Formats: sequence, structure tokens, C-alpha cells
Amino acid sequence: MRFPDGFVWGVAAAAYQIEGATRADGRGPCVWDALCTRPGAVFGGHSGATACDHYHRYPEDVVLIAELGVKAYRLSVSWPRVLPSGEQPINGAGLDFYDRLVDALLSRGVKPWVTLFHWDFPLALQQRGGWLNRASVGWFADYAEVVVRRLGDRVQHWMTLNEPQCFVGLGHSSGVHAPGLRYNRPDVLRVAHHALLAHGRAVQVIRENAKLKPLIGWAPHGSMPYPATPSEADVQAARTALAGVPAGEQWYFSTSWFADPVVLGRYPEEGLRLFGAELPAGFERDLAQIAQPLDFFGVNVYQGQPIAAGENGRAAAAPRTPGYPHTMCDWPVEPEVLYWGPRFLHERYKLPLYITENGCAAMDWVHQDGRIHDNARIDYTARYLTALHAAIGEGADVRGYFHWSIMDNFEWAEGYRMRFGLIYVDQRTMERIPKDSYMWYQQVILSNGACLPANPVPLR
Ligand code: IFM
Repeated sequence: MRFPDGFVWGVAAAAYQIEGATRADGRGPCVWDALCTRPGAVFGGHSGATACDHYHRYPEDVVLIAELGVKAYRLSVSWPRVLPSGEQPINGAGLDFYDRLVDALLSRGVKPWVTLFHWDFPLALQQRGGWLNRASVGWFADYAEVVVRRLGDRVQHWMTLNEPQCFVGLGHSSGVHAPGLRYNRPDVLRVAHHALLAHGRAVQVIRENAKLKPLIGWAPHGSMPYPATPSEADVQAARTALAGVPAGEQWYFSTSWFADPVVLGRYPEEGLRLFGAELPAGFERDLAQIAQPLDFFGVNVYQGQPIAAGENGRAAAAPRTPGYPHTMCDWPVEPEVLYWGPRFLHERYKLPLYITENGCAAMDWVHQDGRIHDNARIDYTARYLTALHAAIGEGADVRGYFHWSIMDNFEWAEGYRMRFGLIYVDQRTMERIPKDSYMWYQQVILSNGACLPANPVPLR
């Protein structure tokens, strides 16, 4: 097995999860800094205050990223580091950090793929209503302009929002993520609508201000439906499930509710039937602004939902086998999502795809020989990559894969207890220790996938 020539092997992380230094050099507070002080909000009272101290240790980290052999590193810029109050004036020291980081990566042959927003919303703007305030569209566009004007001569790949489903839904509906709110549905829909509008406006700003011809995408969450059996009826049901919007409380994990406006310029019909009446008045007038042409569709894929054809062929969630394999986060191990997900996304949105995140939290610790034998992560990733390769073989236009994550980091409400890294980070000493999976991924990259199993033993 070999991946197509030019396939982009990458690795990813995000500012709040690794940088730390939340009070250094004039950085302003963000909603996650605030949530971390709320008792019980984050496991063990952990916070991103120090995280992996990447802000100070980035030269060492860049060496580890480069030695992994990746062609691309997906990073995010911290909005409150660049604009401490969320708006001008610019914090020069904060912006300089990204200058240095980008230069360090490029000098080692690694292309920076920059996400503008990976959840660290400036607290000062939250106090003015956050994403619920339509002014958020302009705030985000102005911030994007500052970043693109500085980095757009060296950065070519841009992503606007990371997983809007999560910061909208988990942040404003269930309240388990920052800013920790529990709005009613019309308000959550308004938050989502403003985030989509901000995405569209930012795409325009990137195109207007980047010196290098930009390639622009986004990185939504991709909970992928897949057929419970290979029957044509189940395949068709899973395909229609991608276009659907769950009626329950967790409607916001829908792919189509977010991606249809962005790519197709309309909200999906099923969602409109369910709660179109709760959308902000005049939402139709914003759709053209939301649907800016994109160069690629990034998607973060970990898990999904088996779907069977129910009554009249309608999509129905199918149960998983009792005792199904799962990761430390309790997420099912279901490589099918990287086979069917890209195929369905390609059919519906017709854009080049990049898997902007995939990986797993595992029970990692330093073994007595001083190494981290994370066989579960290796097995997980081998299975997912094999499925992805098969999807490409079926015509899905997938051009790259970014493993989440380069190093163990602050896993939001789970704190540091969930380790997603290819590199182990000792939270006492900040020592970085490459895990077995780091060396294994090096080989995958070096062989362009040739070392992967052609037919992995079925999961049980
Ligand atoms: O750590 C997160 C990341 O910030 C967004 N996508 C999922 C990852 C694992 O939960």
C-alpha cells in the first residue's frame, strides 16, 4: 500500500492546549482561562496556564516535529495573545511569537498550516456577548486581518475555525466547554450562525491580505455515519444520515448543519424543518457571505455512528456490539469512519479533503525501560490509515492526514489526564519523550504508507 505522491503527512496541536505562558508578554485572558477557575469545570482543577510550555520551548518542539518527518504542522494562533482585548491594539510581542514559530518550522522544511480560531476566545469580547453578539463577525475578521498581514507572506494554508460544532454546542448549549453557557436553542443557533458568518468573512479577509496565494479551508468536527452492514440499503441510509440533523439535544454535532451553509450556501432541509423558525430573522441574506469558495475541506475525524436502514429505508442508529473496543476517552474505535466519512464528504461537498485531526487518547505511562510502549495508538492509527487508503482507492479526493497530536496536552475539560500525543510530556519536568508511536509514524511517513497492513485483522 502506498499513499498518492504528494500526500501531506502532518501532525497537529492548538495554542491553548500546548503554549502555556498565559500571562506572558502581554497576552490577554481567554474564555478557557476563566472556565479553568470554575470549581469542577475541568478535571483535577487543571488549566492551560503552563500546558506544555511550548511558548518557551518551541525550538525544541520544532526539532521534534521536523525529525518526525512530517511535511506540515497544523498550529493555531491564540487570538488574545495577538489582541489581548480581542481588538486592536496589537500585542507586538504576542504576534512576534508566531513569526518566530513559523520561521523555525520553515527553516526545517515543515510547512505551517494555521488555524485562526481553536477555541481561545478573548474574555473581554465574551463580556460583550461573545459569539451571540453579531459584532463577533467583525471582531474575528479584524483579528484575521492582523494575523494574515503578518504571516501571509510565509504561510500558505489557512483554516478559519476549528470544530465549530464543539465550541458552539459544548460551549453554549451543554456548557461543558468554555464559555460554559447553557443557552436556549434559538440562542445557540444564533451563536452558530454568527460563527459561520465569521468564517465566511475571514475567508474574504485572508484572500484580500495574504501575499502568498492562500489555500483556505476550515476544520469542522466530523462525526461520520457509516453503514452497519455492507448492504446497499444500509450504505444508502448512512449516506442520507450525513445530510441529516439529529433532532435531540446534541443536534449541534451535525455535519450538514454547519457544512451545508459553508459549502452549498444553504442550511440542510431536515434541519430547517426541525428548527428553521428559531434561526435569526433574515438569516437567508447572510448565506452568500457564509459560502465563500474554499480550496479544501479539512475535517477532524475520530468516531461516528453505525447506521442501518430502518422503516422505509430511513436512517436509524444501529447498536454497537457489546464490549466494542474504545479508547481511553471512551470513544469507539471504528476505522470505518475514515473509509465512509471521506467518501460521503467527497460526494456531498466535492472539495479536496484533508483529515485535519485523527488520533486517540491511550493509557500511556513511562515503562520501566524509560520508553512509552503505546501499542494501542499504533494499532488504532494503522487501522484508521488503512481505511483512509481504501477510501482514496474508491475515489475520495483525500490529500493529507494530520495526526492529533504531536504531544500530550491540555485536553480541555479532561485536563491532562487524556494523553493524545505521539510525544509524552512529563507535567512535572516538561520533559518530552517520543513514544513508540512517534517512531512508528516516522516509518509510515518515510514509506508513504507502505509499512501499513494491507488487510488488518478485523476488530472484535
Ligand atoms: O483535543 C481536541 C482538539 O482540540 C479538537 N479535536 C478533538 C481533540 C481531541 O479531543
